[in-house]
Amino acid sequence: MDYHFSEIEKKWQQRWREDKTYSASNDSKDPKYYVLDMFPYPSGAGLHVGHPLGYIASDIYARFKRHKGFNVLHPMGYDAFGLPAEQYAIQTGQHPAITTEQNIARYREQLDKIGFSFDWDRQVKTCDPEYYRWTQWIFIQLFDSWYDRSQDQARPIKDLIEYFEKNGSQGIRAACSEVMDFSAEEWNAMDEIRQSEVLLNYRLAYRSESMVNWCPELGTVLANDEVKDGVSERGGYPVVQKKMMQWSLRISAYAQRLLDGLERIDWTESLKESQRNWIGRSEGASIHFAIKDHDDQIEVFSTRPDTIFGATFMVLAPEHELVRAITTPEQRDSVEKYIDQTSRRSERDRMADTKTVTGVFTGAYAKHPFSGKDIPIWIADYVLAGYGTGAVMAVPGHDSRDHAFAQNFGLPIVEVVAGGNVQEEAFEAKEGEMVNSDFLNGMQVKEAIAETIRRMEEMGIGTGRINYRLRDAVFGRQRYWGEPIPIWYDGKGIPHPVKEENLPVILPEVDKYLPTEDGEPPLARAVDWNYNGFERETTTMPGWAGSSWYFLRYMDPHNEKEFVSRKAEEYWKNVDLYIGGSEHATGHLLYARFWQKFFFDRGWVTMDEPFQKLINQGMIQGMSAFAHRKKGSNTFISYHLVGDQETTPIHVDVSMVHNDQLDLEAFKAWREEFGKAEFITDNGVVHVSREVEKMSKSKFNVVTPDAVIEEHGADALRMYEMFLGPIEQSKPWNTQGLSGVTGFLRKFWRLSHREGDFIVSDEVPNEKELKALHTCIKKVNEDMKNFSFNTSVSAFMICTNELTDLKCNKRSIIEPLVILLSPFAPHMAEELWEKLGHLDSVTRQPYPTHEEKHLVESTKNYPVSFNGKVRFQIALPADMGKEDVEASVMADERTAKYLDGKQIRKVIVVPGRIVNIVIG
Ligand code: ANZ
Repeated sequence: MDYHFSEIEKKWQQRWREDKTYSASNDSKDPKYYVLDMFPYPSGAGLHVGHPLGYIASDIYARFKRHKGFNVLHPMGYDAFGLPAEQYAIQTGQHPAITTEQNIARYREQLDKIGFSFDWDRQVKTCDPEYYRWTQWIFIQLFDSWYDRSQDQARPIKDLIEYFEKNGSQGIRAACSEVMDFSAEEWNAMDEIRQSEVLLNYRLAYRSESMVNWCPELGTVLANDEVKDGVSERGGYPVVQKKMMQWSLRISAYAQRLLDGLERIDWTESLKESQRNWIGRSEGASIHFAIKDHDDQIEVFSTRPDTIFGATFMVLAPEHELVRAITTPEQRDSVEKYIDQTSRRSERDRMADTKTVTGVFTGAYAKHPFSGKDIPIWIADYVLAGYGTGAVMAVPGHDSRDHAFAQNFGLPIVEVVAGGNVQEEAFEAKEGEMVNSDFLNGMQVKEAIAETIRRMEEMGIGTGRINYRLRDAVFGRQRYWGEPIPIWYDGKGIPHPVKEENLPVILPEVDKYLPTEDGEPPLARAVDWNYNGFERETTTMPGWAGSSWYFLRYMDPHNEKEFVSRKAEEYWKNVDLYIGGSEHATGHLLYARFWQKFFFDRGWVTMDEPFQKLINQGMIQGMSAFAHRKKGSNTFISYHLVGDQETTPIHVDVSMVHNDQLDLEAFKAWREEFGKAEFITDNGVVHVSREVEKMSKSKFNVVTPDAVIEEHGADALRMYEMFLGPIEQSKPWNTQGLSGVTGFLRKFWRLSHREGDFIVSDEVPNEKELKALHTCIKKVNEDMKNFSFNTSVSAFMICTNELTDLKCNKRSIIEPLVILLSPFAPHMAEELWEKLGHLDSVTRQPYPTHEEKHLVESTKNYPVSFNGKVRFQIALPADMGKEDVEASVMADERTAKYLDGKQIRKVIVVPGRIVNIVIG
């Protein structure tokens, strides 16, 4: 019987499903291991061969861990809310739930064919009301919590209310949007509306008026990580800044813990670095400057308080709240004009633009806190409203942006750190000796920073401060296809959370998936959709809400009472291995860590980091094919004949190309315009040119796993995806390369088959066979530690070739090899395991480990020479001593033959190498 992958694979996939082979138990005495894939967004295009790369790697590892005796949790689900389904709904009127279900069905079908060991009973879909009731519940918990900086953890909001009732805001150290100062009496005297406003200033889920990234085309706001280079990440539509009432999550409260946690997890340095940069910790000082003839003060954040004597002017962000108050009448017009002008630029553009220097003088002056000198106050758009305090003390001698500004507007430049030529350019080094700086003169920068802070604290005009670039995450979306935010508003407009027993707040039906006439989000279209007659919140949650906690739900997916039970969480704890794309570095991976820390604070989970080890798989790129059309004609020239003729390369579908040759009939039938095409062939053949590009429909270079499986089988697809190269690397797909692994699989099958029949022998294996087996066992086990699956595939190939040469079909060699191969090619392994006479699945058989003794080459072939001429070889134990070697050679009958009665003069033995007999 030959290797019929298609029947074999179907048979085992069905068996696994029926037997629930990969079901993970929540009541196991075995050690746990949790292997997670980033769950997919089910898009209409289905999976191409790039998508399963990470899933295959994680599946191999999950299977390996089962062989190692672990109770493995390896689940899969769908990140099912999101923009594409909604955009499609707007175009077609089709409810996004329907398209999403269709896409999920297609994904499932495709995933099933690959033979993954997922525990499908634990599947989650973020758009399922039974799932999102808990996403809504979590939102309510965030709303009902505040962050206590003294204890460095989130606490119930009722604790804060009790505190306010007794003490007001005195002595409270809380994460908040704005520092507040009120007494207990003042708190108790506030009306309900005011108290609600004050509490929003502390809640971890809060509503406030803030500048947001507004995307008019998508009709929604976007979080910072959803905007790339001034356009939306999805769709590439322009994004502008707009002030709006918005729900946000106070992730900034967790900035330091998000940094600290990175030290305890096994992620790549580059991934950690992008989170560190996103969080952007800066150490410096907050300094208060008095304003001349004004009661207000300007607070600045500076990383270089040591340079304070070089501060020759101040700059406020145009949006700074004091601008209008301090601007003198003479300057009013130009200031207003400038404010209007900057409102049209996004924060990102302002940060990215280092060339244009613009700004306007307000007419007001600040007082230098040490020298008492007047320093002019300007506004300029290089100072951002949302960072630090939105104001800087400008030190043109030592900051290049301030330098450019001073040069442009003729403001004084003073050197305060020696070492450069500050009139020419800013000297930005963070070391050197202080000059022109009164009490700091002669100190080094580091000392001077500490001394300035000490003095300012003494005078009560400033303090040391740590600043983070991380902004709170805007959480409301003016879109339909997401979780409704579970909030209702009472008659006074005060927001309240929906009661737990009224969850989930089901996404209501609407007539159109578009905003209302007056610009309200689509949910405002819902008829009779209210909360006991009260108005409901109509924004929905962003795409990342459901994915911020799904890994916990897999632990206990059917729990109707809690989002995850304490018992399940205590057993599974956290994800041991997480595999997914690096594009989630500053989105999903940061949000999920934030939520986990929040759950930890509130005592619902025992681990404060969710993902212990993380691997980013590379991308599989497409190998595009181009036919070359002669300029201005409908004639196609075989690529080899193009030479220096001018041609237009045209993408052709890769399914019409075999060995770089275009299937002309298929090509003509592809599009009407090509029906009448003419061809200049190379011996009847039209070659295409190839180029590596992103795999995408628009480039006609998509290869689906289904097509590969149909032709070569799932085991071949699995092994080939791994064989392409190291998992973290991006690499092009090349269908032709598949023949290597398909050849290997057939060869492996044939080891135990003779003329179609399954035949293994019970003979004792010889050393060579044992060596081939144990070399492979050793390599594969080492590779598992390093997730180096491509080299394991090579090791299997070498071993199989060697055993084929040795004609080995011995059970004691084949059996361990089958187990060893099973994580990679599970269908074939199960089939052979069954043929070997086993009734249970190969899944939990102990993984083979190597024995060193089989690896050492135990015999050595000595060439035996007579007067320097090699006459024969003799196999002797490699560790045999000199005398024994000599004795064995002498005892060999061939020696007698070559001596031919002659006298031996000398016998030279080089142990492990040669034997030379000198005669004559
Ligand atoms: C005086 C100074 C002197 C500064 C010097 C730098 C060098 P990072 O490291 O990014 O935190 N800054 C503060 N708030 C700002 C804002 N809203 N928009 C633009 N710039 C702002 O940088 C902090 C430094 O960036 C601060 O330190 C401040 O300039 C500026 F030789 O203050 B510095």
